[in-house]
Amino acid sequence: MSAAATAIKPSTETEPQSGARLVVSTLEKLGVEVLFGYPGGAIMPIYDAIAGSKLRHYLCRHEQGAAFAADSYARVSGKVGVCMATSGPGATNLVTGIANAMLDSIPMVCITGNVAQGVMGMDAFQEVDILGVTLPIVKHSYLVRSAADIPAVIEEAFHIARSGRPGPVLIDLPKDVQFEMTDAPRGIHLSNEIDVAEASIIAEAEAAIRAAKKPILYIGGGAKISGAVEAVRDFARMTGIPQVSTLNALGTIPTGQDNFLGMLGMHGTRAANEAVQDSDLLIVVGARFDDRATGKLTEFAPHAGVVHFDIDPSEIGKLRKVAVGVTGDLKPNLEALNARLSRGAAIDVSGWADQWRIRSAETAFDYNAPGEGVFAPQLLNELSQKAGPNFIAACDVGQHQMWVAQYCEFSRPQAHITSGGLGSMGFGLPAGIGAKLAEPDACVVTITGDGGVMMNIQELATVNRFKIPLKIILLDNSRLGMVRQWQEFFFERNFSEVDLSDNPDFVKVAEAFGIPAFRIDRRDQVSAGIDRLLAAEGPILAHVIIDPADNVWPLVPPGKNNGEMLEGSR
Ligand SMILES: Cc1ncc(C[n+]2csc(CCOP(=O)(O)OP(=O)(O)O)c2C)c(N)n1
Repeated sequence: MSAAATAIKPSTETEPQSGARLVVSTLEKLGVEVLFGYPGGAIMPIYDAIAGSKLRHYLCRHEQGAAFAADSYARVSGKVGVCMATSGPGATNLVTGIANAMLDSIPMVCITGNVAQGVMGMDAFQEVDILGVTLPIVKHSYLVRSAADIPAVIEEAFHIARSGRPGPVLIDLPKDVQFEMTDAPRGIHLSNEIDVAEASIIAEAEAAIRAAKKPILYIGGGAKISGAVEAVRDFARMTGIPQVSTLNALGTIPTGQDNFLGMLGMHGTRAANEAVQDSDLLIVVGARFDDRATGKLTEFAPHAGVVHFDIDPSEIGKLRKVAVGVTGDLKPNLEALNARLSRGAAIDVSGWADQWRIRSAETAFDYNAPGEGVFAPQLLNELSQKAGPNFIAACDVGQHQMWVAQYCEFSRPQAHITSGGLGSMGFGLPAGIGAKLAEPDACVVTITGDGGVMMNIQELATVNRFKIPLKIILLDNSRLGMVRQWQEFFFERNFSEVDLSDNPDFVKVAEAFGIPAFRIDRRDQVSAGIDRLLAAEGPILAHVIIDPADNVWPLVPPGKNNGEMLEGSR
């Protein structure tokens, strides 16, 4: 391994300050501008110190909303997302958001207040051992015992959150530590090591790629997170090797680009899945062989060797034996590979690539469902086309999430924000808030379902409070659609507990929160509805009524391999 070092400046504060004040000044020093949270007894000293600071705190209406907003802010801005909560119920409300960031490798720092050290372990009011609760779902955590440690802990937490494989870091601050005065804050000196693989490993990867007749580039979310998007695009351009993407990597290659076959996996494209199954080499960049992507693992790409690039050594060989494992930072490693490839003879896999380009066109999704009702896939395709290159889709979880992945067009990596690994309903609305605050000039649209929106609907109040010009499309099939679809095909149409037909009138709900809203219930209203949504200056919600029987196709049934896709009609 070779290493390049970037120093993080040590703290230099010297006047006596409270721990709470040190939290705020350290965050300011680290360049934090935006944070999301919700106050309560055990974190009140920090909230007291925030007032008048440079930090822009967004009061969400539930800590889960704050965590999701921070996560999405991180995905779009490329910075560390920050959220805060009080002890006990505040901290436990963050848990789903922490798990979400962990599974998608999102850099996040979560600050929780806790009861004073003197009563810790005594079941004090609002006491929860949040370090214990979150232990399996954080990259690292701290219980801070002395105010003087605060700058060093926060600086180290930011460093850990964003370095290597990014992830969430928890800082738990007992109330007495927040009150404690100190004039001896300890700073630290961190170096940011960039791991680069040995040249000989890159040479092995190159040799495997040159020997392959039927290679596929399999792109995962790590490509975005590591800032390797240009290197991935260069590789694709230079080699002409067909590419497939995981859900989380959508946008890494622009939709519709030559040789890009789309998403693989359970609801992926037929061409992507068939090409992977037929391949003799998978070049995996920043992906982890998630079961939603691989289908039945033992039958996944059965004839393919694997060259796997990943920052996390534990991912290499975890689920699939590899021929060459390239551990380290994706960007420099791919750049090194690209440099080698450009020096040798050009790769020619044009026959193989043509075969899949043709198959891709033959099996493209069909937008022409019959009827007068709204056809969500068609609406989403039109939305992304009209929204243009500034489009960001912040998705919730369910059928609508898969339709977004399948039918929206993405031109850049930030354009698609989704809860990939955890698949958490309720993500969409707060994720839209985080994305819009990270990129105010983007056309950010939350796309949510009637089930998902109810899981964090209180964040409409946050949208209204801060007049965040977020556009919301609520696709209402009056069902928990994705579960209903599985019941239809895998549980003999026993539609148990998926009926939401007593949903509230979402137009009235939005208006009650102060957000203008309108309904779309026929196909001939879709175009004008999208125009109205996109033209709105402030926040706006379109309540779109769709057919409860609409399904997501194609579909790899659970337990089957990706070559066995079911295809349905409307
Ligand atoms: C917090 C949480 N609970 C349960 C689920 C399981 N689940 C996945 S999709 C889905 C249905 C989503 O319904 P809706 O939001 O209406 O979207 P649709 O599928 O109809 O588009 C459910 C219950 C989940 N992913 N997350």
